[in-house]
Parts: sequence; structure tokens; C-alpha cells
Amino acid sequence: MEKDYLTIIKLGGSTVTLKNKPLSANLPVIMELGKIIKQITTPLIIVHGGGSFGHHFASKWGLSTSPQNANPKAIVETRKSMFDLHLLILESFSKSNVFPYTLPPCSILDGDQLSPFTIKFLNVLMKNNLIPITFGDVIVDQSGAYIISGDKLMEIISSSLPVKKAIFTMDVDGIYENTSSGKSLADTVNTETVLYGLNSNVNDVTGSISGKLNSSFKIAKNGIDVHFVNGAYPDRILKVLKGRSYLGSMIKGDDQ
Ligand code: IP8
Repeated sequence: MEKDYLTIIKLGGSTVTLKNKPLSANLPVIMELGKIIKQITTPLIIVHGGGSFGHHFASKWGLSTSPQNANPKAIVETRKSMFDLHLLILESFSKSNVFPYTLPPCSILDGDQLSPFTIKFLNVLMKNNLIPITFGDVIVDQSGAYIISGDKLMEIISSSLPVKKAIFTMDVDGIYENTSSGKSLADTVNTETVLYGLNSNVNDVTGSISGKLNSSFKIAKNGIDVHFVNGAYPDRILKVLKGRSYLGSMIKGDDQ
């Protein structure tokens, strides 16, 4: 694969679901995202979050990002909800002739890296005009059962592949900073930015905005620009990819 070649997009749970209404997909937004993704001509890998599907059951059962000896029912119920959401996304995308190839995290990971087979396989999929897609899930290994977030998957993918841009969609316009007059959208974010509204979502077992930023700073350390846009306005994704100005926030690769 060429250097600096690939785009990775995380469709945030707050974008693809109605976060405060359990088990409700945001179908109109998913549909619009599909239409925009259809227009992306460069290689792409998609990750999606759990929103009111995965997080609903993870909170109900007390699953978290720390490994534990979990009830099998907790694992299966939480995973099933992610598959349900995933199928809704696949169905919606296929109406826009967008054809993702599903890869649950357990099929691509070797510890906290992509397996060597996965790296070859992702290339094969993209050469066959398929868009690899994965999602936050419940992992089970020797240490127990734990949630892997889509943000962590973005981090893992970007450390193994020649990613040029990473894009996170959110239900707000980007990352907000504290200012004397309250809050304002931060054009660029760095480790000095005084952030507004951290951990505002109590039902998010993977850390909400602070978890996302944590992963994003790690991605940016690999020299990759990380962009945050409102998923309800998916044309902003195309603007990012075309290098045009857009409403949103970014962390500049290597810029910390
Ligand atoms: O929404 C969480 O993924 P995220 C997945 O990307 C589950 O943090 C199963 C809660």
C-alpha cells in the first residue's frame, strides 16, 4: 500500500443512534452518511460506535473496558445489540450502493494490534472495491471480557496502516473549548486546549469525549491529522477529504 493513502472514519455512536433512546438507530443520518460515503473515491476503512445499542447493554450488565469475569448472557446480549445496529447500517448503506465487508474486532486483532493476516486481507478487500468495516464490541481473551471501543480500533488501525486522515463524526460540530464567554468550537485542539463538556455522557462505558480525545492524540502522534465533524452534516466529511475548509475541529498530526 502506498504511503499516506488511506482514510479511516469512525461513525460515532451519537451519530448513528439516538443516544438517549435505547436501541434506536438514527436511520435518516445513516442514510445520508451512506450517500456521502458513496462519493469517496479513495481507500477507506469504516468503524462505528455503539451508542444506544452497545452502551445500553454494557451499562446494564456492568461491562467496561477493564477485563472481568462476565456473565455469558451479558456478553451475548451486548454483542447482539451491536450486530443489530451493524445490520441496520449495512442495509441502509446498500441502498446507496455502498458495500462494506464486516470484520468483527476479534477477527482482525492480535492482542492490541492488527494481525499480519488482517493487514493483507484489508488490502485485498479494498482492491475488490469493498469497504472494510468494524465496530466497538465485546472482546473475550485470557484476561476476561471487556469492551473495545471504536475509538481504540481507530487507534489500532492507524498504527498499522498508512493512514492519511482520521475522521470522527459526532453529534455536535466538533470539540469545544472553555472560553471566558462560555464555550466555543475549537478549530484546532492540542494537549493545552482547555476542553469544555468532558465526560458529559454518563451512559458511555468507553469514556465519551475524553476517551475519543485520548485515542485521537495517539493517532496524531503517528503524524496523522485527526478531524472531528458533525455526522448530521456529512458533506463536511467530503470537505475534509478534499482539503477544503469545513466546520469542525482538528488535531494536527505530530502537532503536540
Ligand atoms: O461507542 C462501544 O463502542 P464505542 C461498543 O465506539 C460497545 O465506544 C459494545 C459498548
